[in-house]
Formats: sequence, structure tokens, C-alpha cells
Amino acid sequence: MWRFTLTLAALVSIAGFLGGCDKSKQSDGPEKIKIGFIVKQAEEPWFQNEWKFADRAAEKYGFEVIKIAAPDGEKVLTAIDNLGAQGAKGFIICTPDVRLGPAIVARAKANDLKLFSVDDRFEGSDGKPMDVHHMGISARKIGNMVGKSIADEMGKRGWKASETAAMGIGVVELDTSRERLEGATESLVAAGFPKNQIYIGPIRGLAEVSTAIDAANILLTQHTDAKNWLVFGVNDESVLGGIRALEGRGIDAKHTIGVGIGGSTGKVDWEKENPTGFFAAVLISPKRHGYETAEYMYKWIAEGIEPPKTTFTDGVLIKRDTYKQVMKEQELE
Ligand code: FCA
Repeated sequence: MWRFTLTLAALVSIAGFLGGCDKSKQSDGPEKIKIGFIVKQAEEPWFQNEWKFADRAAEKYGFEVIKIAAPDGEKVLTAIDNLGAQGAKGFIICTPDVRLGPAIVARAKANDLKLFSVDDRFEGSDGKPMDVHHMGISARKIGNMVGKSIADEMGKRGWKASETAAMGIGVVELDTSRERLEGATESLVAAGFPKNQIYIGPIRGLAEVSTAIDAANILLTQHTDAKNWLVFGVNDESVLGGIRALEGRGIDAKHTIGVGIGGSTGKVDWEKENPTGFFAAVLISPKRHGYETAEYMYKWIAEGIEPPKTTFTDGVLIKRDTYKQVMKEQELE
């Protein structure tokens, strides 16, 4: 009798347990595929927009995006382990340092996660781009557009090269940054601007307005004699940093032509009543970098469709009088 009661109790509790499991499964439905999206500078509008468009893809296909900010190597590696622990199947990443590439690849493998890099391409220990699926911008071409836009405006204003200097603010260790600066330099030189009046200001760390101001200030203490300044850089933030440093020395919009890359950060200057030195920007596509990378990752996981190895996206020039319309068309307003 005693034994019977015990067995009955055990059966009841097992049934209860199973029933409980079944119930929770039914109410949650099938588990959604989880995809990580790790970015180096979450406060930057570019990355916020990438996340926004990744969420759009998630809504369409019914997966979940786990968004993680990782401004340094330690945070990146912890983030990857967390994604593994949460049962994610893959992730997209813009790394804070491209030299973390080999460590990221190893960590993704250890956690059985598919991997896709966006914006900044991993560098192997040999200094070469790593064999990881990647979407970046056509950096040199976009740099060329920046340089051409600056040269055209300089021509319109009739500035003499002898009274003008140029600054390029960027992260020299980062390929996509270096190519953007080289592209702008090439186009300025092609338009007849003297190469020895183009100065490069290296940013220490991540390309933000504050780090760019520091880089520009160092450059400006070394080159004090120009009346007019041309400003280009890795992104809007670096160009704004250059412009703010010039303003600090009394060089204003009339004597500055700055052209950014991005659009969403720089447009804040166009919303101001009086023009600043931020003359134009090449608008690049966070929609493609956010939506398409997430879509690629989802199809890779869910349908076994491998994404293209590399994709490089284009940009379009925007100015104070055109940005609203163009950004609206790209769902950025
Ligand atoms: C790099 C820059 C960002 C953005 C991106 C496409 O990561 O730091 O500002 O331009 O490339």
C-alpha cells in the first residue's frame, strides 16, 4: 500500500511536470531564431540605424535580433559567449578593432555561431583581410566623391591654393578609414591641389567627435598659416571634429569646406540656423548594412543559403538643401 502510494505520487508529479512543459511550449510557440548584432559605437547614429533596419528584417522573417554594444575587445568576447549561452545561431559585428579578427573567429567557432562582419573588415595576423563574410562601403570611391565635392566647392569660392590647407582626420590602422582618406586625397590632387598641403591627423582610438577634435588640434598647432581649410575624414564625426577645432581658432564657415561620410550625424549642423563649415556629406546606407546583413544571416541559418563573401556599397552626395528629400527616400528621416 505504502509502495503503491509512493508510485502514484511519483506518477502524478511526473505527469504534472510533463504537462507543465507542454503548456509552456504551447504558449511560447516555436522558438525564434536568435541573431546577434554587435557594434563598436552604439551611440553613433550610423550604428543605431543599422540596428533599426536589422529589426525590420527580423519583423519580416520572424527572427530575433540581440543588439550588443561592444566598444572594446573584452566586451566583444564576452558578448560572443553570451550569444552562445542564449542559443543564438549567428551574429553580425562591427568590431572596435580589426586586429581582434582572429580572436573573434575562434570565439564564434567555439560557440558554434555563424559570423558576418560589417563596416570594418577583420585583419589577420599577417595584416591581410580575413576570409570572413563581409559587407563594407566602397571606401576609396566614396573618398573620391568627398575630394571631388571639396575641390568643386573650392573652385566656386575661388580660393587660392597658396592660402588653403587640407586636413584628413581618420583612424590610420583601419583599412576602410585609410582608403577613404586616400580617395579624398587622390581627388584633391587630381583637381590640382598640392599634395604637400594635405595633412593627415590620426585619431587615437574610435572615430568620435571628441577624438577627432584632439587629432585636429594637434594638426593645427603644427600648421598655423592657412587662411582657408578643407576638411575630410573617415566619417561625419571626424569632419565635425575638424570643423569644431577650426571654429575654436576663429576659422568659420566662410573659410571652411568640410565634407563628411555618413550623413546622419552631420545633418545636425544643417539644422542650425547659420551654416557651419559642414558643407556636404556622402550619405551611405545603414539600411543595406543593417537589413541586408541580418537577412543574409537569417537565410544562412534557416535555409542554408550562404551569403556572398564580400559586398561593397555605394553612397550619394547630400547637402544642406537636398538632404531632407534624399534621406526621406532612404527612410532615414
Ligand atoms: C566605420 C566608421 C563608421 C561608419 C562605418 C561605415 O566603422 O567608423 O562611422 O562610417 O565605417
